[in-house]
Amino acid sequence: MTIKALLRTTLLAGAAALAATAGANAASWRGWNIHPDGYPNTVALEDFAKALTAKTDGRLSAQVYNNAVLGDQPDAIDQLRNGALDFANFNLGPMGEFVPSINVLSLPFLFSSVDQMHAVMDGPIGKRFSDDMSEQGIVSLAWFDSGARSFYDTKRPIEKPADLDGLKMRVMNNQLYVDMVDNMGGNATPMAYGEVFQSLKTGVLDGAENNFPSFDSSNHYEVAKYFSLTEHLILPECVCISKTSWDALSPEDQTIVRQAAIDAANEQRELWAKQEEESRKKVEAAGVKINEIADKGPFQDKMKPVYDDFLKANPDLKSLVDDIRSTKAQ
Ligand code: GTR
Repeated sequence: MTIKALLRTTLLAGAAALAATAGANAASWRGWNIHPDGYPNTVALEDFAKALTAKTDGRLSAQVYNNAVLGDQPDAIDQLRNGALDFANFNLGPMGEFVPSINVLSLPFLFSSVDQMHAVMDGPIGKRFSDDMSEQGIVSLAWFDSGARSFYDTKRPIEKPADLDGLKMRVMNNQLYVDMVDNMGGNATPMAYGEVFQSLKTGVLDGAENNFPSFDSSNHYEVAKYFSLTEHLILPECVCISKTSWDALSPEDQTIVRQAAIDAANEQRELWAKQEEESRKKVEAAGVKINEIADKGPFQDKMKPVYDDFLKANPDLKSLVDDIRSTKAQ
């Protein structure tokens, strides 16, 4: 063997050994996602996972599991906190059960617009929320858009709170949503997202509440033909990492992961804006009657006891509510 050939063989063997070591030490991250293929959050989260794998030279590989196959949202939040899951896109609604200050975001009609929500979440208040989440084992790196949530049902348009009388409405897992619907006059039913379609079909539920993209992708629009634009909740979502997985990263890899999450959020917000329009058009074409609500005042008035009870139980969060309310939209 020539010196050159020997050198090449030695180099190749060395590279293979290195690759094997990297492979053995590479972390394989599992990511939770509630949405199906093609949904804006799914596309952005999958690109986030690809970026981690590509930009860390294989020190990290990541895979997203869609359609909540790894468990319901509250269960997944628990799994992320104890390190059974590495990353996820969560709605901050169910997060309030784990991080008390986050519950402020679930006070109905808190934000005046989606733009105001972004101004809050992208500024110092958003930073406070991520610090509070971090204390509970959840590292939030960026915020996704989730539009505004409105009621839809199988029975009638909801124009005033009295129209909710007697309607069994699904809510996400959070006592504040039960209080919200009950105070408006409906019957709140907390239920996992994946069970809602069947329950609407069989009449176990009369309705639910969500944004246009989820109303579309969950196929709820096939059964619930009245969509009433109450826009009672504007909930941000997070790109969240388990603190256990985060702490195991080198500072260099933390920077890569943080940047990939910010890129994913920028991508998601663009896709989201398009999807909201497309989904609205699609459900209308499928026969859904969209009901604009000129005056949301009567719905907002019914929320006074919800705010009073919440602030009585959490007096320390009053200033946070005030600070959010006085933040100007971007
Ligand atoms: C969607 C949200 C999901 C989940 C779902 C639900 O809009 O993106 O994370 O919270 O609503 O209603 O359970």
